[in-house]
Amino acid sequence: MRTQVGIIGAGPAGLMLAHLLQREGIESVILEKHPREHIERRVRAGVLEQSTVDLLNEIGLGERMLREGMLHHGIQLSFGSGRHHIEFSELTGRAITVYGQQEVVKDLVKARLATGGAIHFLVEAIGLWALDSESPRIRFLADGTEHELTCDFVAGCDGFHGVSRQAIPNGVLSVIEHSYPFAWLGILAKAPPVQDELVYAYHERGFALFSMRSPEVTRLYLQVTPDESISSWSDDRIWSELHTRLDGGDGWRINDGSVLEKSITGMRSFVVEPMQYQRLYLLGDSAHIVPPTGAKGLNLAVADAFVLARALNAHYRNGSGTELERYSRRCLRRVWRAEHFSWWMTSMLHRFPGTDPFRERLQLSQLEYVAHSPAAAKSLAENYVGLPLDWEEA
Ligand code: FAS
Ligand code: PHB
Repeated sequence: MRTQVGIIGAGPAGLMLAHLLQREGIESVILEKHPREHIERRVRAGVLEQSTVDLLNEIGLGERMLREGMLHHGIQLSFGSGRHHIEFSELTGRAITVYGQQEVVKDLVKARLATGGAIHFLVEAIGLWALDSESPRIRFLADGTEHELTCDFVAGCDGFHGVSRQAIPNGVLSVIEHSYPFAWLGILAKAPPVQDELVYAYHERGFALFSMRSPEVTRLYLQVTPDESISSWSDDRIWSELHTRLDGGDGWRINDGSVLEKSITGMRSFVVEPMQYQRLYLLGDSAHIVPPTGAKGLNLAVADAFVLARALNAHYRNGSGTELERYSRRCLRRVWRAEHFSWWMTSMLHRFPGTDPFRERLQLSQLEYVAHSPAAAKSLAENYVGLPLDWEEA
């Protein structure tokens, strides 16, 4: 098999890259180890930045998102004295759209198949070769036998546990990471969202987040210890903790209902530098991980795909390699802005193990400041709605 761009992984990064390349007449092949049903059912992120929404609309994939997605003009912070609205649209002129990652994946897969783009499911990449040549190769398993895909470039869109980052020799990458002493227990519930704005709650028992997926489905998260097992969390225990941390003294109360899905996600900040090695380019979670408090993971993956597609287009159209050389530097500026914001939101809103009156008063002071200072609120808002995709380097 031969193609121009070999893409490992059919998550948001790989699927968006393939679609953007196809619009420029650049051929690619996606190799995905799971079946289509699996990747379209995987419950993960839920918040699309303005730039992600604009890009989906621009490439003709926004119709269902505009119909089913929920446009939000701000969020709420819940702490001490109650819930405080943080305005986005008036402060930044931009907003967010709540639309599940699995819905974005479904829309991208449908578009890929409709245009006859190659996407091979149940195919696992097992190694990369000749990255220093003009014809790098991806070795993969299909139906138990080994095959090879020869290409001009390889896009490692295979997530944190993929093979592409591992193909880079020791000593080339710098790995910068930070761990957090907590994790998130997330549920999807058949319960109508009590309101149409997300609530991030700082509570003495721990962080909680009220989000949603549709007028019938609520998405909720609880801070738990990092080694927590989902089996020790009955639905009743989850609802009890969510009500304790989220319900307001003013009678405001989340709706509960049947739990459709529950899982625990660890939290880490992780970045590899650079995000490229010879003819291999790393995108999305294969290169960086953020704690989900800033709702950045999916949006960073899309932004990487936008940058690489534009660089590959410059290469194929006029033979210019400049943008390809700058890929990593260009992506990392946005990645580190998102890493900082995600760390800042996480540090402000989560309870850390043990009692630390100093930290807790700093957290409350920061929350009060963001809730009452337009300048502080605008800083949160512009990071949350996301920077423009062409955010130029300073
Ligand atoms: P993905 O992990 O989505 O996709 C990688 C793809 O590569 C997968 O389909 C995988 O099957 C495939 N693959 C891996 N190895 C392969 C191989 N060897 N051969 C072929 N295919 C291979 N972000 C948020 O913003 N908010 C959230 O609430 C949130 N919750 C999350 C919960 C969980 C459990 C996880 C794991 C992540 C969560 N994230 C969240 C982050 C998430 O949305 C990611 O940022 C996003 O999926 C990144 O997209 P990709 O980089 O495309 O990677
Ligand atoms: C979600 O709806 O899944 C969601 C929303 C905001 C976050 C993380 C996850 O910060």
